[in-house]
Amino acid sequence: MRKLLLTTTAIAFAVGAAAPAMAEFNSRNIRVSNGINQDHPVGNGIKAMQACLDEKSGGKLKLTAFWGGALGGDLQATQALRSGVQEAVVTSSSPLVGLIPSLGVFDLPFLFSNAKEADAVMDGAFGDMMNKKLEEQGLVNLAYWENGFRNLSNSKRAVNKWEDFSGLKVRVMQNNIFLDTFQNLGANATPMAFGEVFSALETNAIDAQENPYVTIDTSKFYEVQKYITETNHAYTPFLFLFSKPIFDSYTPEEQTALRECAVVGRDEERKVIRELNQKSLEKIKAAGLEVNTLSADEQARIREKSMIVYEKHKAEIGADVVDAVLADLKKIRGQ
Ligand code: KDG
Repeated sequence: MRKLLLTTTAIAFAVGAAAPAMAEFNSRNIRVSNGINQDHPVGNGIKAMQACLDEKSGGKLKLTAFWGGALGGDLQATQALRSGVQEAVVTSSSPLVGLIPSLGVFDLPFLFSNAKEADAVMDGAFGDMMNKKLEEQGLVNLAYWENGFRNLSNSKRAVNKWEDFSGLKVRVMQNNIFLDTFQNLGANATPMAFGEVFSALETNAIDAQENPYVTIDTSKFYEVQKYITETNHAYTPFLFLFSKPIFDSYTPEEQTALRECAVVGRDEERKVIRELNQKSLEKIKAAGLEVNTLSADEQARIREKSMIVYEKHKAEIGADVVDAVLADLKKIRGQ
């Protein structure tokens, strides 16, 4: 009898101990806005993140993704996060420099030489430092996902050297550093929101745009372009941003699950995008675009001439921020 009582008490205690843990998760519908389309690897990342959230929250935390700018552009969505009317957005950091000038550090031309360097910087102390600046503006960055190395496409001519940029009407993100980088190359740079790029290319309102191959593929820019040049002139990250006012109203368990699962999603997204990069290029080639690469000399020349952009924007980004990233890169490169 005593044994039975003890066993029953033990079971009751175990159930009682488990119950509050699950109760820390409430049913949440988390809207995630995206400018890119669902077949972009961000779609794979969100799937992996959801599977992780299902497991941790017993199905209570649900992501609902909106694609192709259905909830508005990056800036509009980000403002909705700050005022607490939307939960999340996956956005390039570049359109947010008006809000957080130091984010411009990621737009500096030729900052990263490869994805390994970018990962080390974003996932390390430097990434954390930038996350603090985002928090001050009402934005919680759950993780850095990959947008990628950017390349130039256009409808006018093969671009093989510095002089070929001359006069090309290139859409750039709404960001002064990109504007200056392309003006400095001699192009006629035009800032424009992502959602307007396809039709502006289609109607020849602009000649050119620059994005990673995977975006040129999944957003179908290749359908309205004739030439592409592998410039790798910048690496832009995606930020998985969450509304700080909403995040702060969640339980600690929900917050931890979101942070941990965004990292699971990040790893999947980075894996898929890196596999897809070459396949997207093949698809673009197969669609009939002429693909050009810059010679090593020309690449070095363009890089060299672009360094003026660092000097011009250092004060506005914050000299401490620019120096910190360059010091970090030196360490990573073993210099
Ligand atoms: O919403 C989509 C954008 O965040 C992303 O693709 C941004 O690289 C970008 C661009 O060119 O606007």
